[in-house]
Amino acid sequence: PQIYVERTLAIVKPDAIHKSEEIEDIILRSGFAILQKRRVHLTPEQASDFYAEHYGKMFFPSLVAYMSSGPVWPYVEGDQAISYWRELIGPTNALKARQTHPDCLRAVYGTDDQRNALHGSDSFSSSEKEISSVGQAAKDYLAKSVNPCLLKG
Ligand code: DGI
Repeated sequence: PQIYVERTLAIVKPDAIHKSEEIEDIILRSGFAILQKRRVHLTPEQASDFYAEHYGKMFFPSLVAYMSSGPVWPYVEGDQAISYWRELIGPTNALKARQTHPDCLRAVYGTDDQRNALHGSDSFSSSEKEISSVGQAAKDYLAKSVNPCLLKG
């Protein structure tokens, strides 16, 4: 069979950060490769940009507040990683997912329709866009967190 190696952006969201080691084990055991992993605390502006498609919806302000409370993310690569990772995390609403897809990661680690523990890009174009925007957020975060004493030399 043909293998389609893809990159997707997987984010362990703030509500699941305490389970990130366990989740990383599952990612690796499921056959994905983790290409990069950096802890970052998104600013509200970066979180708004990330979820720009939901701008104007009632839940947008609380979604932004939640996402800027501090995630980690790995970039994940593997055979058809975009669709397989979405399959592994399951439906958006973690509460409903417990009924319909009890083994999916959102059912196990998430709470409701907002605090759903994990993100996965939904298409090739969003994966490319998200990897570059979150990559930039990581660089900005690292730049800000450099100890100024080190810079003084
Ligand atoms: O691609 P998904 O994350 O599965 O879902 P999405 O792109 O439709 O929505 C992005 C995120 O926005 C989702 O992971 C959680 C949040 N969200 C979606 N629908 C609702 C929601 N949050 C609240 N509070 N209420 C919603 O109806």
